[in-house]
Amino acid sequence: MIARELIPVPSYAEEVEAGLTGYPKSLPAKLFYDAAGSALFEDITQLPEYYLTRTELGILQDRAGEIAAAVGAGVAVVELGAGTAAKTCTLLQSLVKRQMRVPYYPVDISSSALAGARQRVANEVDRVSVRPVIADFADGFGFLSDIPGRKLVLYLGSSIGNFDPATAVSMLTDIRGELGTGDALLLGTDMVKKEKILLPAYDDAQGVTAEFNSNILRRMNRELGADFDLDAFRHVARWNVQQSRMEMHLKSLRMQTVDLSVLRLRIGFVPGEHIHTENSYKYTMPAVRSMLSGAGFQLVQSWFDRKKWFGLHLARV
Ligand code: AVI
Repeated sequence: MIARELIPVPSYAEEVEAGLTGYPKSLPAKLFYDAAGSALFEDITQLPEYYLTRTELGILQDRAGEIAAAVGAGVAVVELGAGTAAKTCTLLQSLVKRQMRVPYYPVDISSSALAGARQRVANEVDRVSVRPVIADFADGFGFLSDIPGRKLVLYLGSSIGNFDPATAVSMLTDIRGELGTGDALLLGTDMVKKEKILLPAYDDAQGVTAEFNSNILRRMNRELGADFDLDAFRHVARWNVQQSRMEMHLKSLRMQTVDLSVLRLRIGFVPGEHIHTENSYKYTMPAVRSMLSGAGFQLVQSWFDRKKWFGLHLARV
C-alpha cells in the first residue's frame, strides 16, 4: 500500500481515466511503447504474418533510385519517428548519388533509438551527416522550421495509420505548416487488402501481437498501481470494414473489478467487455489523395510492391 502511494502520477493518467470510464472502454495506443512494448514491436516486424515492414523495405530497396530522382538533388532528409533508421539507408544511398552530402535528421522521442540510427547510418552510408533530433510530436513540429534548406520529410511504417482520419489530416496539416515551397513528404501507408491477410498480421500464430497488446495492462500495473489479471483478458484483432481499419481489443473473460490505486479508480468489467486499444487504418488511393490534399499537399507519385499491399507516396507542398 505504501509502495503504491509512492508511484508518481504519469502524464498520461488523465487519458487512461477518460478511456476506462468512457463507453466503450479504450486506452491510448501510445501506451504500448514502453521499453518492453518497443522490443515486442520490433519482434512483430520480423513475424511472417506482419508483412508491413518488409513490404515497405522492399519498395524502398527496389525503387530508391526512382524516388531519389523524383525528389531531386539538394535535400535534407528529416525522418519522423526514425527509430534506428532501419529502412532509410537505401534511400540515403540513392540520394548521395545526386548531391555531395546529405544532411539526415532522424527525429524520435527515444535518445537510445537515435544513437542506434547514427551508428547504423555511419556504418552503411558515406557522405551523410546525421543530426539527431529528440522530439515528442505531441509538442508539434516546430523543429522542422529550424532545419535549413529544402527538406524531404519521411513518415514511414504506416505510422499515420494509427491516427483516425481527422487527426491524421490535422497532423499532416501541422507538418505542412512548417514546410516551404519545394519541400516534400514521403508517406508510407498500408493499403486495404483481404481480411485473411490482415487478421493474422494482427493476431500471429506465435502470440507476439497478443503479448504486445496485453503489455499495456502490465504497464498499468507497474505505473498506475493497477491489479489487472493478464490471464483474465484475451487479445482480439478485428477488421472493421466500414471504417477501413484493423482494431485491437482486450476482452474481459469474466466479471471482474480492477483497482488503479494511483488514480484512486475502480473499474468493473462484465464478461466479454472490450477495451479498445488500437486502430490501424488501411488506405485506398482515393483515401490517400484526400488525406494529402486535405492537409495542403499535392500527390506527385506513388510506388507499390507487386501485390499493392503497401504504398509510398511522394507529395509536394
Ligand atoms: C506502429 N504501427 C504502424 C503498427 C501497426 O501496424 O499499426 C503497430 C502494431 N500494432 C499491432 N501490430 C503492430
